[in-house]
Amino acid sequence: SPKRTTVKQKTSKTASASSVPLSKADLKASIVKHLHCSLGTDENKANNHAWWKATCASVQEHVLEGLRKTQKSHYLNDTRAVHYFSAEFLMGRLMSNNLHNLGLFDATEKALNELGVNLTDIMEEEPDMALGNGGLGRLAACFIDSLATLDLPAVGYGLHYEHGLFRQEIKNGEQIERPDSWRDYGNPWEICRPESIQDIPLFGYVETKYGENGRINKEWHPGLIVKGLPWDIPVVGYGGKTVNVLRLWQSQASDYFNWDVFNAGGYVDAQKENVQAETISKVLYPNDETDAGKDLRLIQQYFFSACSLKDIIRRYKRAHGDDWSRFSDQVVIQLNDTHPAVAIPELMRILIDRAELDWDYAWSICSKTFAYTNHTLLPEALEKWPARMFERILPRHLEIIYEINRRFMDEVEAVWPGDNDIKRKLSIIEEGPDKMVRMGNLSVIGSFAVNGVAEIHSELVKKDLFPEFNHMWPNKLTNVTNGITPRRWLKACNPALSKLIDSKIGADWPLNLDKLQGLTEFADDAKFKKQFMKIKRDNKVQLAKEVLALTGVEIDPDAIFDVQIKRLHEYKRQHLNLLYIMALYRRLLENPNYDMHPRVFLFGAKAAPGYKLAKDIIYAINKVAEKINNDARVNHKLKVVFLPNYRVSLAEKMIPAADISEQISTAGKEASGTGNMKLSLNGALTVGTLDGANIEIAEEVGDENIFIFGLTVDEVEALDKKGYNPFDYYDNNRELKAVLDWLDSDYFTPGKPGALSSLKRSMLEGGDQYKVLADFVSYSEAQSLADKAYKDADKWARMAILNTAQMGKFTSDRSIKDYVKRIWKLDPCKVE
Ligand code: NBY
Repeated sequence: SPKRTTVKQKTSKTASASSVPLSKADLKASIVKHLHCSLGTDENKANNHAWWKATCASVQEHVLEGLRKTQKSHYLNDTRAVHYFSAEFLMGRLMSNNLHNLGLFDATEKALNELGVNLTDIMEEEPDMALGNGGLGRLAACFIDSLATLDLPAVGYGLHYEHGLFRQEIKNGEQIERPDSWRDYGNPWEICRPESIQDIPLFGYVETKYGENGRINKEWHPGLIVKGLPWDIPVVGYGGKTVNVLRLWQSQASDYFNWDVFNAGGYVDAQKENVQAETISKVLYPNDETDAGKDLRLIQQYFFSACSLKDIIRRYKRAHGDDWSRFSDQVVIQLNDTHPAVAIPELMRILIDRAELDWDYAWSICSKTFAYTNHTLLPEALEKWPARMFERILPRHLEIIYEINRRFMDEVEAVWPGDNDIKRKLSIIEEGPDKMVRMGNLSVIGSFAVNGVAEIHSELVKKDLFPEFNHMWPNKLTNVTNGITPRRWLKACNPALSKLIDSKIGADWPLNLDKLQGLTEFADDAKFKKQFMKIKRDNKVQLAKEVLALTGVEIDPDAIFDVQIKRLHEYKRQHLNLLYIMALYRRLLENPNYDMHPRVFLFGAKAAPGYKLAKDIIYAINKVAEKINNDARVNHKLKVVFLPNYRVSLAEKMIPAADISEQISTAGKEASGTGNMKLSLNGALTVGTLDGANIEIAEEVGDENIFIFGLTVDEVEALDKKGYNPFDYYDNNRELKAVLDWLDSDYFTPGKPGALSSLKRSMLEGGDQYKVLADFVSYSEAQSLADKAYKDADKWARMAILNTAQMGKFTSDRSIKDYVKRIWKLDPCKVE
């Protein structure tokens, strides 16, 4: 009633999205209420897990209030919205993020304190939502944070995996994969929406029907129908006004085809089909670059794309009925890599077979709806599906792809008459004994915009990956440099530094990261430098405790913390780092007085379970670490730590404590990188190659505040042209030869000579595809410079501050504004 509303508004004290009371006393009461009424326990009995859940439930009240208002506002304004299609959203934990974005963090911390509960402790109870592999999935998570923060109408669409990325254990130095069971005790942030279930057809055959007026109609008779059940995760923008939705689809058996079996008494047999249907959203594929080419993966991709499209169309029809003319004015779909590219033929299928539009009209809608982000140039990482597999799983879609391709080939013919080589190259279908469907080509052809994720990457997309497409459509290919949300990656993960920054430049930098520039004037202020470095040291003390608890290794907070955290891949070159560590070890053994500031090398990395050499590198790092850490001759100067189970919540602890950020990929291979931005933002200095976004970071911080080394993209290319021979480096550098030969001995693996030889082989006989040996000397020199710089504490503090001060460009808010301006053409919609 109106009366009730007035009462509520009176008790609401601040301008938050919520009309639920917000004082400390109210928060206390609300948490206790949930402890009693939602958890069925009380203050005396509750453990940290119960306190965490009760606090979530209390926070969720505010979240849902904001969600309701946002949805109403978007509905009333019939807004154009972006739909971010991604097979991965690497969300991490949500409690701290939601509290900060709602402006409730401090009040909740105090409320809990008065209840005798420590907020930091209970936040440790939250399992990470690890529904992604690495950079691509985390980028999606940062982007939906920025979309909500900028009041942009947006929906994230993905898969509700029962098991996210595997949990990594290290046993005797080796990676063991264990299932990730993030939802075993429920996820307090998600809402199940059975009212929006979708039916998704699969398999079967296509029937051709000849209709009146000469129209040929195709009817797909699916062999299986599965249900898609949506789970909504509210995404709270900073400031708490807009609360968008991340909608993740879970697969379920539909009872369509089971009734007969069921009635015949086959109750148990009927369950078998259920198992098959429910497998679709069971597990995230753990490959971060090369694709598995498995049936189930294509089914996953189609499943979530088809569910999402149906959801979008249902919402569109509610406002516009059968009038398709405004569809692409209201809907833009961003494809996060090619994983959801099957959405393109799916939309064509709906428009042609269901809505009965003619091809040209359908294509004109379709090709104004999709945009595609490319995240890799590695040829082995470009998705391809066997046409025969495609045909079996999605027979109608393969027909549509052939027709898209036939018409496209005519366009190619018009531009390059008679040139079959170009046709072969641009065709969606790769010819050969086993025909393949090239999802990259499909994505470029079916999208109105294609972007790379850093300047150099986008240039290489135009020049090397898709030059002919760029010739045909000169304005289609563009760049949007990646970014990271400063709310999670500075404000929430580094509270002490954030408060120091607030005190100097005001508290609005999380919304306007360029304001960090204001710190520049304090880079020579002795007091500020001291405060800045004190915070860094405190963070290192914290991390040292964590390292001790996790690994039993003691590390010295006064040593340089040198951090390499990212997926394990040869192109990222963790083994270059390892060779340098071994070289330092040798130098120390040869000369105990070797001049170096004590250094701790910290690694965090998961290897794809089928990637043998990546796992060998993890093993080698652990074995070298074990030896060095237990060698009293050197371990006061050198330590090596491999932290198991690297994930978002561990990154949040490592990044604020890092002095050096290792960004050492072979030039031209890392599309962008985003960890590089997070580390620099927290005052770590980059040792890096001129690759991906490192180049743009160097432009921002200035060459004097970063340690750049190694071959450039052009030099890599020239070396390949000339013919690269790793033995040239091995034979001519005594130190390099010695450390490589060391890998063949049993020095690090007593009793097991050769246990580390695969690494050496990959860099010699194997051809050293990623030019580790070519960059070794240059890397070692850059590291010496970093060591020298660190010894001058004053100079280092200045450099670290300037790194933080110059990171404004890399907020994901800027990335999103670039997408809006260059691609999406969206308007913000203020909520209340
Ligand atoms: O995307 C990463 C890039 O390597 C990195 O340079 C960039 O900063 C980041 C965001 O743009 N790519 C990435 O993380 N890719 C994957 O995680 C991935 C996952 C699955 C598959 C392929 C790649 N797959 O085919 O299954």
